[in-house]
Amino acid sequence: MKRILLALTVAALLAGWPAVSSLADGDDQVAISPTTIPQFVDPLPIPTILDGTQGALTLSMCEFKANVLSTGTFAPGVKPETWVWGYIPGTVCPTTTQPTYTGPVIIAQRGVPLEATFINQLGYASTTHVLAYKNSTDQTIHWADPLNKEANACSEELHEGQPPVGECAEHYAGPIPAVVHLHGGDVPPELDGGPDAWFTSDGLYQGHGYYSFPGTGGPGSNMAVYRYPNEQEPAPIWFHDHALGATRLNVYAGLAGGYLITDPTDTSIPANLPGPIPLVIQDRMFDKDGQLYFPAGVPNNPNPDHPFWVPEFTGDTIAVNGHTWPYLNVEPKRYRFLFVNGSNARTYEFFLTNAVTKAKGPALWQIGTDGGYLDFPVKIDPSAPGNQLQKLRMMPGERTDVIVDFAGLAPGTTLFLRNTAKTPFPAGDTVNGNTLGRIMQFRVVAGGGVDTSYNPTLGGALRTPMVRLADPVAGTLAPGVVVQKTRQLTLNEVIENATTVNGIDYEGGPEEVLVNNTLYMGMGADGNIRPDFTPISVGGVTTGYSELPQEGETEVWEIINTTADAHPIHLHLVQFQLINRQNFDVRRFFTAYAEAYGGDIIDAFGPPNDYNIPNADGAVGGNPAVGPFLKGPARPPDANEAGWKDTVTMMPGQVTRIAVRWAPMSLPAITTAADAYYAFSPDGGHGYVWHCHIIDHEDNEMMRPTSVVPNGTAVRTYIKGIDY
Ligand SMILES: [Cu+2]
Repeated sequence: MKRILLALTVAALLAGWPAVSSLADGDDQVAISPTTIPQFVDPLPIPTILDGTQGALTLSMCEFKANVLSTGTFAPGVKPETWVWGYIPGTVCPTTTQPTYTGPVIIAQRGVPLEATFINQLGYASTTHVLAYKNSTDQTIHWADPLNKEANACSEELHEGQPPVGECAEHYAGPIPAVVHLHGGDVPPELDGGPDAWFTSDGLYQGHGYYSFPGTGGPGSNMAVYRYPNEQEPAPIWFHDHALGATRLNVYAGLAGGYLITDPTDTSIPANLPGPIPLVIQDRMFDKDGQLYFPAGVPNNPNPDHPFWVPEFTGDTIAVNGHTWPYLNVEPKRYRFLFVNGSNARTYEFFLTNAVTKAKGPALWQIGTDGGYLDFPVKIDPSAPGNQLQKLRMMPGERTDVIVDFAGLAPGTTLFLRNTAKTPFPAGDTVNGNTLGRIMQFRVVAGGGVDTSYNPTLGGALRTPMVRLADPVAGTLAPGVVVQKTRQLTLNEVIENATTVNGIDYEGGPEEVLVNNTLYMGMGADGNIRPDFTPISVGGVTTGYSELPQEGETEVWEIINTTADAHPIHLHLVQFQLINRQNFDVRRFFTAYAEAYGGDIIDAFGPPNDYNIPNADGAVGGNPAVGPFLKGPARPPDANEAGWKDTVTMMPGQVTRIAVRWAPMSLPAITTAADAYYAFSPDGGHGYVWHCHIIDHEDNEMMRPTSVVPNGTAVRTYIKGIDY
């Protein structure tokens, strides 16, 4: 296999990636222009809120129709109906049109476990009405693959550089695989809902990492029962599909909901925070029949190897809570919004402006990150001068908890939530201010009265100060933090050159995207698991692990982004803290990197050196030390990133350093590794994963497993097989 890894200078050409919306599609779906979709004609749908403190609940993954497109898109006064997938409370899928696919939002409570039953009722790919799924599955990428096509005839290796033939060139037609991952959740590995834990709608196929609580589910079942411990600090986490190699389509079809962990017993959290309103922001495309459209197939796929995989899906239409360009009436008072970037690949930079005067503001006051409340509110002020925070940047997978004060705005005032982020981020195309540059509208109406809610301008504490693994002002580790291991790991894009096969022009581009240049299964170039990796077998499938952290230990991960784009890197199980970011000389590092492989054409998978032998920087990971190639000072995190994070933006040409402690957030930073452990055992099963949350990347190899070595001195609250 000839594989060419390209440094930033060459890969930067990819920033000129064509807008997929301008290209035709091979499956009879014809995209509509976003300019034909009326904006701000329908109110923001509010997802169903579920009480997660009642011990148990059941959600079915269902296919149904929802009012996604704006009223009047196709005919005056007519609400279009779009086939979608979503999580529906109970065991019965709806037969009537729903207001949204987004949700539900589960309000869980710290210390109150919740048994969640998930039933896959999505049916078959051959008969689904969700054309974005039906027309876009790719049997040549490493994916859930219930019928073992990729594992056999359709493997990329068998048609390298050539388009696949026969059924491998067709879309998948079998029972739909799906699995629910609790993103940001401190959960045992068995019920993490990872990529190999999928199960099909007919119950006949299950991934090798499938799990259901003992006595439930199992072979022949289309359900899984997970008992979430909810031990972690209050946080705006969420749940979404995570089926291997199909997540981009399952989430696109609608499988995402919110999971807010609260803690009424924590009196340090202001009791008068406004009630949260979720804002799940996703870009989408639609066809002339109002159905979800996911461009796949020639000529949108750049390479013949993967006929239907698009390197980064970015849509031309904005949906919030599952509805295109909605509005929300607000009284002149404070509101709290839980922002979720639920998009496949699009980055946003949010700020508010007056729709008429164009004046910027009011400010967004961020009070929480992925993993919980900040210590104090952080003002993100679009009218701030200089290099202060002016916009709220969010990459896919990130959440922010935000207060906006509409006080002082006259009834009748309208505001836009705007977006200026280029795509691919940060150096791609500018967004159209009339479509992707507008997210939703806020309309100020009469009301308000005396506002007794928490006022962020007074700067009151939001919590007992969080445990600090990193010093967010100095951009260093926090005092007293002992690091047991440092890893240096790369982000890589594997590029194919432009080619013509069977008279079809392929423009070339990413063939796959990798973390630490390593395939998900941990194979080297010879197709065997690398000797420096640890083989672990689960359900008869052996995977090569390289990240095997010891529970309780603190690690520094230095992620070296050699690609042209930013990637939101997400670790399962842990919330971590951003230490700093630092530029490095990509060209010179890449020269050293290529030399470590023995040349500039790299015919290898995995890092160039033995993973476990520390490099000159004292870091494991198998890469040349990046230290000699660092440029300029390390920059501390922005104030609104200086909290617990599970997904962090890693910019091109930078090393991003994070402090990862494999233990609960609440333990003091000086806790010795021997005394740090979870209430449950993090050992076992298929472990966890870490990956890019650009879902198109995650779906094509930009993901690696982690297996946590349990702390042998731990005294657990939860017992495997009894509690989970
Ligand atoms: Cu990525």
